[in-house]
Amino acid sequence: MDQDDAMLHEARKALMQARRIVVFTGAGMSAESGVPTFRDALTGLWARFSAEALATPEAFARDPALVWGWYEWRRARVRAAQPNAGHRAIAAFAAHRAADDGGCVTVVTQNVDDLHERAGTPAAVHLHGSLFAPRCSACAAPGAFAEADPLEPEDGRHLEPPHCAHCGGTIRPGVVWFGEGLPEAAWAAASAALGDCDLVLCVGTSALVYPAAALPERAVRAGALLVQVNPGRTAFDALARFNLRGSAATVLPALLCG
Ligand code: BJW
Repeated sequence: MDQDDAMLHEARKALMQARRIVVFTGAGMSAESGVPTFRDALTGLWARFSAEALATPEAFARDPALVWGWYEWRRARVRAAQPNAGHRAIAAFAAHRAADDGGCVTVVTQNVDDLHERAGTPAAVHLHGSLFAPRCSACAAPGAFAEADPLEPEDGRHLEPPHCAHCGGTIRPGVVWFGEGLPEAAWAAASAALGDCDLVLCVGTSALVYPAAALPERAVRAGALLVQVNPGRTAFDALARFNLRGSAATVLPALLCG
């Protein structure tokens, strides 16, 4: 058994012994489904686009059509994507645990896609909102969008956002931008799950964005064991008992279903 296999084996043992597990995911989780990450060199969204111009409330106030068009392109990309073997392994593992009364598995994601749900995880907690839940920027009523055009041009276009059926306000993407608070219910659910878990499995996050990244940190301080799946180095490396260097779609099936 080489060093990587030995670490996978030990991590599996830790997972089998844990009763309350949180799977905490980031953009790398969906990378092999063809959804770009944010900070990977060359392929990450922030390598090609400006976060200041597209992912802040000020950007939306300045140029709503630019921001709305970009998010419609992102939404169309996600709609065309399929869950990967990693998403499916997480859903199967949680279902198996629940059926065997082996303890609970909560999925907390920073992702704004719906790939965990489409893989069979019924109630993932979305800390940074969803591409599929637009709302009115004035009264917060749920908004609608036109069905995404499968030919939505690469990298987005200027597209006027729709208006609220209740108050006429401008509909905005239902995601959390820089400088905005996280959705209260999601934050409460994630804080509770991570505040009371034995093991946190972090997958595909650089762990640079707060307050989300503080949750696994707090869990470790309270005694939880952290297992990380990521091909690269991250801010969680020093906290992790096991750093499994590989991709989500490769490592998770071996870790959770092997
Ligand atoms: C693979 C892989 C494969 C690749 N398999 N892995 C404390 C210190 C410093 C700053 C702050 C602080 N507290 C708050 C801040 C400010 C800011 C922040 O954190 N900035 C830092 C960047 C410095 N935070 C905020 O502004 C937050 N709000 C806030 O604090 O409000 C205060 C407030 C309170 C109350 C009232 C009002 C205000 C909000 C943060 C919102 C983040 N939003 C985004 C965009 C969402 C919408 C959209 O999609 O456009 O969320 S930014 C982006 O980053 C997105 C992600 O969810 C988030 C995290 O990124 P993630 O998922 O980790 O992706 P990457 O790309 O960074 O990493 C990918 C990883 O995958 C890499 O490690 C790869 O190696 C790996 N990988 N292929 C497995 N196949």
